[in-house]
Amino acid sequence: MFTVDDLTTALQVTLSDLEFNKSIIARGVDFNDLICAPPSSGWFGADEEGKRIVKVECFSSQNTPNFYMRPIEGLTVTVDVDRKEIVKITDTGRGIPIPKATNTDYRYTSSPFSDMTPLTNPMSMEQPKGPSFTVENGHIVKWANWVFHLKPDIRAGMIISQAKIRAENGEYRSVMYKGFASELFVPYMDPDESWYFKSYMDAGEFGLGATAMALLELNDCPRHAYYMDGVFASADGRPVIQPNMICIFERYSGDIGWRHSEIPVLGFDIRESRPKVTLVARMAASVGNYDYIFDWEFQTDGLIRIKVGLTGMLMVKGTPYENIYNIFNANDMTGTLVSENVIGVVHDHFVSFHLDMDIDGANNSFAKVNLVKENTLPGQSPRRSYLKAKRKVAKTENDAKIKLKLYDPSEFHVFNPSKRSRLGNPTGYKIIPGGNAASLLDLDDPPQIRGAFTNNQIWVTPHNKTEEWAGGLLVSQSKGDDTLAVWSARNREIENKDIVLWYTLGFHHIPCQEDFPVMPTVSSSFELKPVNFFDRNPIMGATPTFQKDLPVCSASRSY
Ligand SMILES: [Cu+2]
Repeated sequence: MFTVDDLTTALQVTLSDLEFNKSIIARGVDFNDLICAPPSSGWFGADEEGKRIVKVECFSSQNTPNFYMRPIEGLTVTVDVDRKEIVKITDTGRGIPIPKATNTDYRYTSSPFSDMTPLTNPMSMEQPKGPSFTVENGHIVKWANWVFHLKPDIRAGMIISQAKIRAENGEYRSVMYKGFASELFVPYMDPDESWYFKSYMDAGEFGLGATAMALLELNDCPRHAYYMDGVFASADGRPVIQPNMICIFERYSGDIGWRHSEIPVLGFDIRESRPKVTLVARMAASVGNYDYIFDWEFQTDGLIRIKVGLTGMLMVKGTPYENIYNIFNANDMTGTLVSENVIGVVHDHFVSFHLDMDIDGANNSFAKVNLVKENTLPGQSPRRSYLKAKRKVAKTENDAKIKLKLYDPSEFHVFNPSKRSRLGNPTGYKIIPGGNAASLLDLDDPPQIRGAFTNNQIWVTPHNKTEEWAGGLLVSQSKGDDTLAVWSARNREIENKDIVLWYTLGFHHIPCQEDFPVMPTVSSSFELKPVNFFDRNPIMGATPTFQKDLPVCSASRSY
């Protein structure tokens, strides 16, 4: 990781360089409007050996706080922060205008829409008796049938540990020892001199906790939320506080936990329904231009949903083109024209989650339950084909390297081989992928070597306390020799051991005009869901909500 001092050095060296200053003046940028930022440099071979390299690129903040939309294109300064000297200046974009500030300011107070009637009336969730969770000793969250430890972390952002759920007999059963976002890899898809190196490892290089700003009450988190501060060590060892970094709240979004109504003609008059209420632990990292919202959502039926939302600003590229009709070379377009002179460059986001599952104890196994098409014998049945679930327990790491396939589907179970349900099924949890994306880069492309944890969507490794960070412990300028892919190449045994499940959640992002000047949130998630862990539906005994339970409120206008 680079320290603030390193980054300050890189900026000072850049700003005191004559050639750099000449270029800024030539582009007509007032130095008071100049904002320079240090994107990480990645690793691209022997030239960088032995140097601590920071790249510096700059923007104009003239007439806008959204300087990300006003890049000074093609000007990249490579600084050796140890020698405090410039290694290289690339200045190829003199003919590219700095995009205008028009319509880039996203602040409510300066928005032309701020005096308009809102689209919806203000709303919040009623909790007449207050929230039903407690936070003990600042970290132990107790809610409904769950208990877990929640800790802010400078690198991972949030760490959930010792997650346990109460069984029918009142005993708390272990589900997960520790779960957190292990790395966040963001490769951009542009081979230009000023862009090729943009392949961020945001957790290891910048820190998801270090970049998590205070959450905004009533907007980032609802009323009745509990806020937790992060307390971290700064580069010089002094404590720093990230106030209101995590929020915890109950969510009732109008969804149904379970229901059934019976057709009256059968003589029944049954309408049973239970509302779904969940508990969310949330944080948002603002890693430079991009904002990542991390939610861990717990359900009373035992399900845990882990969701990542992407919002904030695009990383954009300046271009001479103002509309697509005057593009004369389509090869110049490494993305979509999202505003005049602004290209939203195509890129990916991959978040690797480290999930140390401890289902009813530390020693677990991993099984792939493959759905296979079977064909009937001639004359056996009017049906020609049907599906059968075939279970295969992974012996070694190679058996559990999973690439998701729609036409060869499987369930993925982590289970305790020595703990059985009443009926003899092994107790387990399955990981349920949601929307996802795989990396399509060449395996030997330098960014892909560093982000090799994206080579599979699921991995299982034996627990090893040095294997926490999927892109490696030290990722700045790393060569990719300490990644999940490297550890897992040993093909160790994973059956009936303390195992770690790794899941990579990916997004391909082809920007569009709606992403300008600030992106509406796009989310994807995956779930950890009990499978034969409980003997029956664990929320069958949930109580319905009655009118008498709620405060009598009347809306100030009728419908
Ligand atoms: Cu994106």
